[in-house]
Amino acid sequence: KKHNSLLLWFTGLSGSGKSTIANAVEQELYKQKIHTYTLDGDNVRKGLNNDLTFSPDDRKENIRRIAETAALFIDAGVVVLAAFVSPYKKDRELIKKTVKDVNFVEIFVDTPIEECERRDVKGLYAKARKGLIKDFTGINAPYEAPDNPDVRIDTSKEAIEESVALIMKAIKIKLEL
Ligand code: GGZ
Repeated sequence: KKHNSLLLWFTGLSGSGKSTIANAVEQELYKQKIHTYTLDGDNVRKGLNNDLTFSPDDRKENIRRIAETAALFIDAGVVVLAAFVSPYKKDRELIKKTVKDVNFVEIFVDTPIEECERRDVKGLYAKARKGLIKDFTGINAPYEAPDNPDVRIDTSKEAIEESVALIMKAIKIKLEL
């Protein structure tokens, strides 16, 4: 199990397509009979981390707990996909330290904010623009882009299948080790 322990970490703005791509990659891995689990805002912020806000300190704690949770799943032999805004470089650095010898793959879902805001699936950008949400990433809170992601994706330019193919190519060797 150690040999293909893998953490796929998706970082990017709200509405950039992180969860959508993570889910599509998960389907691909399932076809190859690889056991996976996806952690995202929907299953983590509503439960384990429902005491946390979006302040810088709480985001840090959010990511810390997620990294520890990912480490447990990885211990159990599961390939983990994690899709979180994770806007702070320092917090993302900590993930790698937490999962130590695991293959950590950083996937930057680099969809431009204009496109994320145009989609505004949950109406959060509109609210943030009106000043109804404080600390909203990209509007009134920072997003620190990765300098050297393992994979960079732009869902405003590529179809989901293309993004999935890029990721599969990047992890193929790591999975077969
Ligand atoms: C950013 C927020 C905020 C604020 C609520 N800033 O599109 P979504 O809805 O589903 O993804 C966003 C999600 C971000 O939670 P994360 O746990 O991924 O954030 S972090 O890693 O920074 O801790 C968005 C929603 O929660 N949301 N308020 N202020 N996103």
